[in-house]
Amino acid sequence: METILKGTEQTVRISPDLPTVIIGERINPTGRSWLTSQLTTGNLEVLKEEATNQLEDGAHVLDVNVGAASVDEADLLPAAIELVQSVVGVPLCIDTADNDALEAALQVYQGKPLVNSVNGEEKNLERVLPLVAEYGAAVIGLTMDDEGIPKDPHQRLAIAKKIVERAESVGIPREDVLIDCLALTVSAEPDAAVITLNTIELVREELGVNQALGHSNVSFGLPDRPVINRVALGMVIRAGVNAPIVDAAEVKQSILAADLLLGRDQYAMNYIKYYRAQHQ
Ligand code: THG
Repeated sequence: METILKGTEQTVRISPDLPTVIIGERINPTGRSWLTSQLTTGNLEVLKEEATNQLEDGAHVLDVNVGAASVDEADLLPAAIELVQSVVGVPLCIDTADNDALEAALQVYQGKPLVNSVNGEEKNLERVLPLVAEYGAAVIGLTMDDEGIPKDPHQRLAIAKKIVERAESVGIPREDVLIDCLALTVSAEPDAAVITLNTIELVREELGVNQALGHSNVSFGLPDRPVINRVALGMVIRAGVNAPIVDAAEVKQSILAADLLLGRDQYAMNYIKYYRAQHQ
C-alpha cells in the first residue's frame, strides 16, 4: 500500500513499511490572527517563510489552507499554491472545503498533490472525487458524513469504507485514498482520543489504507499542548497513522523516536542523522 505524491522536485512515498511522513500544518490561519490579517489583505509573501521554515523543521509535505472569513479562497488558494511551489519542491496538501478553490488550485499545481479533503456526505463525494480523478491526485477521506462524526468506531469505519469504494468507482485507486479518523479535543469529550485510536486500528486491519490525521486538534483548549500532542502522537502512529498533519517543529523528535521504536528506522540511522545535523 503505497501513496506517491509529487512536488516540483521531490517525490514522497507513504506506506506502512516506511518512516512516518510529516505533513506540516502551519500554513493555516486558524487561531493565528497575524497570519489571518496578512491573508485578508492579500499579502501572501509571509507564506514563503512559513514554507521554508517547516522544511527546516523536518516536514515532508506542506498543507496549504488559506481559509478565513473575508478571504476569497477561489482567488487566494491557487495564488498561494503557486507561490509556495516557487520556493519549495516538496508535494503540497491542498486544504479547502471550497470546491471552486480546489479546482482552481488543482489547475495550477505542478506534480501530484494530496487533496484535503472529501467526506462521506453524498453531495461532497459527488463534488470532490471527480476532480481528484480528473487531476490524478491523491485524497484524504474524513470519517464523517451529513449526520456528523460518529462516536462508534465501526460507524466511522463504515464511512471510510464507503469513501474508498466510491473513490475506486470513479477510477481513483485505493492507494491514493488516505483515511483520516478525526482527532477531536479531549477537553470536550473524555473518550475522544480512545475512540479515534480504536478507529485507526480498525481501519488499518479492515482496509489497510494509509492514514492521515489532523493531530493537533486533540489538545485544543488545554495548557501545554505540545506535551499532549507528543504523547498522543506515539499512540496514533502505533495504531496506524503514517501521515499526520502536525507542527514539525513541535513533534519531529517524537516522530523519529516512534519510528525507531516501531522498527521503521534501521540501525537508528534517521534518528542519529537528525541529531548529528543539529550539532553541526
Ligand atoms: N484533518 C484534515 N485536515 C485538517 C484537519 C483535520 N486541516 C486543518 C486542521 N484539521 C489541521 N491543522 C491544524 C493547524 C493548526 C492547529 C491545529 C490543526 C492549531 N493551531 C493553533 C491554534 O489554533 O491555537 C495555533 C498555532 C500557532 O499559533 O502557531 O492548533 O483534522 N484532514
